Order: sequence, then C-alpha cells, then structure tokens
Amino acid sequence: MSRIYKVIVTGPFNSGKTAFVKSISDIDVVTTERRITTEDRGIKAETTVAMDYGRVEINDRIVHLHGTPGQARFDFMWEILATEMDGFIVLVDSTDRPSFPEVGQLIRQFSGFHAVPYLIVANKSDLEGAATLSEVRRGTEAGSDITVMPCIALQKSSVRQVLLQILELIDKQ
Ligand SMILES: Nc1nc2c(ncn2[C@@H]2O[C@H](COP(=O)(O)OP(=O)(O)OP(=O)(O)O)[C@@H](O)[C@H]2O)c(=O)[nH]1
Ligand SMILES: [Mg+2]
Repeated sequence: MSRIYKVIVTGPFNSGKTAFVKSISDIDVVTTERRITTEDRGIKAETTVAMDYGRVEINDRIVHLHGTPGQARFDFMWEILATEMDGFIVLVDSTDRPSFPEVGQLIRQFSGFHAVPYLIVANKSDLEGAATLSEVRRGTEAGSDITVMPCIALQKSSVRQVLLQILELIDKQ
C-alpha cells in the first residue's frame, strides 16, 4: 500500500507557495486567492486567504500538499493546516531579503505545533539579484543541520526535487 504524506508549504507573503503547489499537483489545485486590499496590492493582485490544496503521486507515494496563506493576518489558519503534518517546507523569495528573518519565526511556530522534519527552500533562484544559498542560510538563521535548497517553483522538475528531499527526511525519522 502507498504511504500517505501530509506536507505543509509555508513561507512569507509572495514567496511562491501557491505556484509551488500548482506546478506539481496531479489534480486541479484548490486555491483560495482573493484580491489584495492592503498596501501589499502594489506587489501582486491576489493572495491566499485560507489554503492551497494539491495532491501528487511520487514514486508510489501519495503526497497531500497544503499551502498556507502568507499574510500574517491569516495566521489563524496555520495551526489548523498543521494538524497531523509529516513535514513542512518553508519557501523564501530569494530576491526579497527583508523577508528572510520571518523564516525563523515561521519555523519556530510550525515546529511548535509538531516537531517534524523541515526544509528551507530558496525560491525564485532564476531571478536576477537572487541571494545565494549561503546568504539565505545566514538571513534565515538556519542551523547548520538544516537543508537549504534552491528552487524555481514555476518548474515542475525543480519542485519535484524539493518534495523528494522532504520525503527522504520524513522517511529517515
Ligand atoms: N521567476 C519566478 N517567479 C516565481 C517563482 N515562484 C513564484 N513566482 C511568482 O511569484 C509570484 C507570487 O507567487 P505566489 O505563488 O502567488 O506566492 P504565494 O507565496 O502563494 O503568495 P501569498 O499566498 O500571497 O503569500 C507570482 O507572480 C508567481 O508567478 C519562481 O521560482 N520564479
Ligand atoms: Mg498563495
């Protein structure tokens, strides 16, 4: 029987969580994007207000992917989504250096719900001005035992690499 995994995709506002889930999901992703009404509206038109949900089969394993909202005013959803998670992924926009310190806060919060394996993903690594992996490691204050890997969430193969890595960490538990 296939093992079933629940993986949370979190990260600061605009880091690419919805794009990540959409790139890899075998089913049409359930999204809850709404028009942005705060000052963030200059950055993009829509933001996730409750969750993204996608599902993918990888090497005979079934992965349920739950993307979180990025804006802090929707943080009441985090604990609900984290129920029975097997691991989580923290995406960071590699070009948005001011957002890096938020990653540590997210890690503390999600690890506090359940102590499960996690990864830091330096997303948008295709963009000019993207921080290097060591800059991301420093900026997010990731411990030396934490994996930080690059990603382009718009590319399925890149997202697949990240998922294989988190599944491996979960299996090692
Ligand atoms: N160039 C590039 N653009 C990306 C990448 N990942 C996401 N984007 C773009 O970044 C923007 C934000 O992506 P979203 O998926 O909406 O980000 P999000 O984290 O779900 O945002 P919130 O739900 O509002 O927190 C979109 O315009 C995406 O197309 C990437 O790896 N490379
Ligand atoms: Mg989103």
